[in-house]
Amino acid sequence: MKTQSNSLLGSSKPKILVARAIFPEALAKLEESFDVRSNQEDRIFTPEELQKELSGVVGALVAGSERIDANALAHAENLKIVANISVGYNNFDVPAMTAAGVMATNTPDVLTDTTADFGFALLMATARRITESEHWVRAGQWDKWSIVNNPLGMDIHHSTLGIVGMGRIGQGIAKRALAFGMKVIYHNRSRLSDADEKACGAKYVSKEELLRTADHVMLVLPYSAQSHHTIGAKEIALMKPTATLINIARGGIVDDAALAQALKEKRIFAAGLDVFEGEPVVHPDLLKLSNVVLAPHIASATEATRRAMVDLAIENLCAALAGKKPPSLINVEIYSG
Ligand code: 8YV
Repeated sequence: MKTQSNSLLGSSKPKILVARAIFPEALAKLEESFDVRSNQEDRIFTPEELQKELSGVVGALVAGSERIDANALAHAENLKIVANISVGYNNFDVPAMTAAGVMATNTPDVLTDTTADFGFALLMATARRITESEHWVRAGQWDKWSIVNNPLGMDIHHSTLGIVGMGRIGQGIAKRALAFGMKVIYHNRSRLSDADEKACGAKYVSKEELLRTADHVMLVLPYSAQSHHTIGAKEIALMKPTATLINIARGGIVDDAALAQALKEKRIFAAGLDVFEGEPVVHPDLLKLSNVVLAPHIASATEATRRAMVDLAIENLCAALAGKKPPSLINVEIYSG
């Protein structure tokens, strides 16, 4: 009987779910200690499938595509932890998880610099019309080159950058902006300490002042019911006609229909969007416009950072299942020590 496989005997290892494809080495490491239900084909589960997949497992690794709420947890009696491979956790209903006795964790810090780099990259691509220019070259329009007839952009150096949401990533973007000689203003739920403001060279202003005076507006705030449509038609109307709007935060923070209308009427210069309301669906009007740069939610997408995010999520999961406090536990009140 010694040679019988786990599948015949039933595995003695604890069962876990890995809801999205992860790096093969990371999966192999998990398989040493756990009986893993994996999803390497990466087809996103429907809510009904997710509910079924969570039943009988003690832990799960998920991403922003999996909504963990009371419905998902309905049959997950054994579940102790859900580890998000993401710093944002608006896919978690944290009170429902706490009520069900499930630890919630995320992946802060490991993606801060990569995401701040991307915010800056998207700002530059948007203000300097890089994707539009690339299409110009590919369409064989170079012979139309002239001093006044290239896609002419807006300057970044010595302009004013307005950052909405001044957490770790916002501060990383501010520090990058200093090297470009930019003036940095910010708006946040709470003001930074004097020392942090000094390190970022950033001045706190009201949201209205930021929208009126910034040449480039960068959104880096977390999504919640309170931050839903932080930028809608009314806010866009306050912005300069020469301004750009960059969203690397979450879909739903911007009213995409209002933004598409404003871009169509050239009421602002351009927008750069990495996140969308209802993604992966993109508002059809945005797809038709040339004054918007579109990216498929890739701000953290470098090989090193995605590996670090997966590793941290695994560390969180293993700590919880070993009875230890996970390094990035969100609902800390659940841990009794
Ligand atoms: C993730 C992100 O790639 O960390 C976040 O909050 O938005 C991205 O880094 C995405 O959420 C997938 O889980």
